[in-house]
Amino acid sequence: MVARPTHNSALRSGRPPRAWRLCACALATLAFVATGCGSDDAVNVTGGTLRLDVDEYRILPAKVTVPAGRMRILIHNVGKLTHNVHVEDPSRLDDQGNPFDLGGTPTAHPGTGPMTREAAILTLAPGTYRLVCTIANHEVLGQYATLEVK
Ligand SMILES: [Cu+2]
Repeated sequence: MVARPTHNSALRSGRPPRAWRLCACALATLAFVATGCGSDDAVNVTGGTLRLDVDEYRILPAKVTVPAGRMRILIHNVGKLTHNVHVEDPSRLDDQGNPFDLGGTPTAHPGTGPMTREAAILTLAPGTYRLVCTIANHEVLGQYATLEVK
């Protein structure tokens, strides 16, 4: 009788089955990719347009560096709810003690078509700003990003 390698014989040999090893390798690759993409490295944007994707509940990229001056902020809603992006200056407060809102895009709607993309034009001095979605409690749910102007 010829002994055929089986799932059980692989376990008895002390080596994990091939499928498990492949799975572990895939997980390690995924972990590497996830940490690579989620790092704190800011995305540098040159030129006059900052393009952002919005969904539930994120503004991506989450950290962006742009040159000072006139900037067009263009958002694309790739989510399922409505979103916008406003620029807040945390170093200044409004009448109610909230970070000063410098303005932002109109509401971008979900789905397909031009209503999923909205733009705002702002002139920004060097500093650190916060990008937020001002709809409902989206900011509290994590829909914010950091904008570094240099
Ligand atoms: Cu939102």
